[in-house]
Amino acid sequence: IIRFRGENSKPQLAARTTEGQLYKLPFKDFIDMIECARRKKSTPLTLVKGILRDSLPVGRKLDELECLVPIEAEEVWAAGVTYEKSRDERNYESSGGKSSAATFYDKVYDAKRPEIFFKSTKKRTIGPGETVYLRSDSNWQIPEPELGLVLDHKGEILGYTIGNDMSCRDIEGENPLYLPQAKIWRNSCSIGPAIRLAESVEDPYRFQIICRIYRQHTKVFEESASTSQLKRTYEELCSYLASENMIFDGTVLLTGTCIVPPSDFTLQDGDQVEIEIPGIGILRNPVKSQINQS
Ligand code: DO4
Ligand code: MG
Repeated sequence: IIRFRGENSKPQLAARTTEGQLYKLPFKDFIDMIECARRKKSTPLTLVKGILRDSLPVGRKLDELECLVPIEAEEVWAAGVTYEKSRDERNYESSGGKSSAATFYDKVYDAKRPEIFFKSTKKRTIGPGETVYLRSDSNWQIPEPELGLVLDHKGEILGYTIGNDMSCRDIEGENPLYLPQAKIWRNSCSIGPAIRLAESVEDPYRFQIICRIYRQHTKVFEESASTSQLKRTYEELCSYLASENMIFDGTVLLTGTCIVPPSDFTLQDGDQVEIEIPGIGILRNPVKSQINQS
């Protein structure tokens, strides 16, 4: 499911079939579609498939559209240290470059309770093509390419998207109590370009995640990982998020990163971040210093 700028600049919801065809959907947004499926006691995939039978094709290719954030999520939450790689890199940044004895990162990796933190609000979250900003008080900033779960108000998984949990390694490494400042600022979270309906995914632990970073049109970083390396189950993460909490239809839960650029790498003004999950899409965002924002 995508959202793009349609006629009269109005957001338009659309479905993309596995063959790559795009059809307009008669809903205000993703949540409106979920509510309609609920009213009809149907599932989102059955509802969409039924509509596609007599729906109008968009008539343009995906890369000709101005894709918008696929869901204006009230809240984005994130899980942390869910992959071995994340634990090891966080041990490194918090120990001044030395690998140290057991830390709270080791402890949370092994603990029953996962790390879940608040990441973003509707206004701080951007979509494909929009600019992610850098903080001016950090010299060590990276994208965190993550699979995002789109949830309903009970914490059930409605679909999968791509997320970038922008992070400041120096701020987090200085003191774990600085985590909100290392994670949350203007345009520090990007999601999109599509939501893959959960029912259409055979095995969500087989998503490949690829991250590429371009500097002056040259690729300066590329790495890939698989959600098969995840230490936790999605249900485990969702149940901790929903427990004793209040969540909303369309809440997004990022599931943690398994890709971390080399320790001498920091994002720069003018870079472009590209995160691809085959079967969902490619999330591209230019990077800018806030002082240079236009
Ligand atoms: O522990 C801090 C944040 C972890 C995180 O964002 C991740 O593992 O992706
Ligand atoms: Mg993260």
